[in-house]
Amino acid sequence: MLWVEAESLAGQNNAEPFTVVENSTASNGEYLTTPEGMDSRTDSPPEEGRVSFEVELENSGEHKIMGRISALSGSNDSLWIRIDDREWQQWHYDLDSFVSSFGMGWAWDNALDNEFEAEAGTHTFTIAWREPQANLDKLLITDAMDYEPEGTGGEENVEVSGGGDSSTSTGTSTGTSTGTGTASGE
Ligand SMILES: [Ca+2]
Ligand SMILES: [Ca+2]
Repeated sequence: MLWVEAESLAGQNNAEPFTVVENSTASNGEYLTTPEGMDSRTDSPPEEGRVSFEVELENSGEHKIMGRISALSGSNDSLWIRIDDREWQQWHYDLDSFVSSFGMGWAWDNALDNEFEAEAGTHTFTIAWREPQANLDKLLITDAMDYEPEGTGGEENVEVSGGGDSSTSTGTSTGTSTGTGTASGE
């Protein structure tokens, strides 16, 4: 099982406007989100506001990717996600009920509607923001299709590049760098 703290991705070049928020109910005490009032409900993912990580899959075959998520409403509950250079997909959080305040109502949700097929080896996952305040705490990639994580899940075991500075400050950087970060998983 491969576990990634979403906030570990926040230091990457194209991460903004993704920001990190501290919250005691989040795994590792932090989660990734985008600011209120922003909107990226377009037909394709924005160029800015992308984070990525690499994992090493042990086996070929069916896998799933899940996220520990929370959302205030149906207007705050979607991201974009892509595996390698496959088609971008919209990830609409599947929540039984939306929470009324931050820090409540975390749930584990399948990031793709169905399982995905992948060969053993290195694969890159890229996540882009779509709706504001779509909170993402942690990610799981596994081929244990029946496994349902509980609570905050397992310890982060994927090494993420650009993740050393998971600062809560958004700063005023206006960098124009392109490309996505990479990382070596285990
Ligand atoms: Ca929505
Ligand atoms: Ca977290």
